Amino acid sequence: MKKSFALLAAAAALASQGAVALGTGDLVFTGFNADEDGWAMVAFANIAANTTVYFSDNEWSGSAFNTGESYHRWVSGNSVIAAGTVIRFSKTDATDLSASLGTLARQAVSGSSNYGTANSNEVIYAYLGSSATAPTTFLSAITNGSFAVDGGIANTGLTEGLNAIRLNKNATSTTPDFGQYNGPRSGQASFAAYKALVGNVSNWTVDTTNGNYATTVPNTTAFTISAVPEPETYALMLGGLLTVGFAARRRRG
Ligand SMILES: [Ca+2]
Ligand SMILES: [Ca+2]
Ligand SMILES: [Ca+2]
Ligand SMILES: [Ca+2]
Repeated sequence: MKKSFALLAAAAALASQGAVALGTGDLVFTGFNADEDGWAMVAFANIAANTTVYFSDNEWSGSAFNTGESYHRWVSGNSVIAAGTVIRFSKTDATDLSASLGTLARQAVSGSSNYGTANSNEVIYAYLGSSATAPTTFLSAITNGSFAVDGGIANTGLTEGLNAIRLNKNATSTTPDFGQYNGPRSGQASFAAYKALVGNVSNWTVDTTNGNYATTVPNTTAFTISAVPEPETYALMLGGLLTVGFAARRRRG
């Protein structure tokens, strides 16, 4: 019993530190805004302190990014960011770019100063990497064009309709400027259960009119999970009840 308590405590400590590195689909787009040149993302796992995530709107060939567009680098900050948190990344083409948590900065790579998110035929990738140009784990991608033409997802581990989101899939607009996940943010039993919901563009509001979204603020409401006790919790509760019952019997005896 003591040993299992120690293991549980160690697991809880690791979880609270967010010690596990992000995996594919653990940080996913919930908003895209080509007019503001910004986006929003939800964490489906705790983000460890000082995690670095890169972004690029260069096109991925299947083995490398091409040139001519931008890279950004985000560092999550000194605290763990809890699963369910939505983070906004703003004005990525401007000098006063920012993130609602952590620090967002441009990465000058191969001299490109084309930092803008285009109103058509754009893909944005989010990934872990040893540098901006050397991805190790792709987290998510989003496009207002297509992954077939405007930047591929071959060899990224990403799946269209799950963690690679194509805003024009339902052809509401062939080149939407803006899209935002509009589905549930509460009621699921696990964060993993939200992944298919966010990945399904039927749950998104997508621009149909080439409107002006330059000052549109994304929804940053956190995702929450309903409290379902883990099996270990039931075991602890049962153990507690038995102990109380046993003590009561002893007192009666
Ligand atoms: Ca591009
Ligand atoms: Ca671009
Ligand atoms: Ca733009
Ligand atoms: Ca527009």
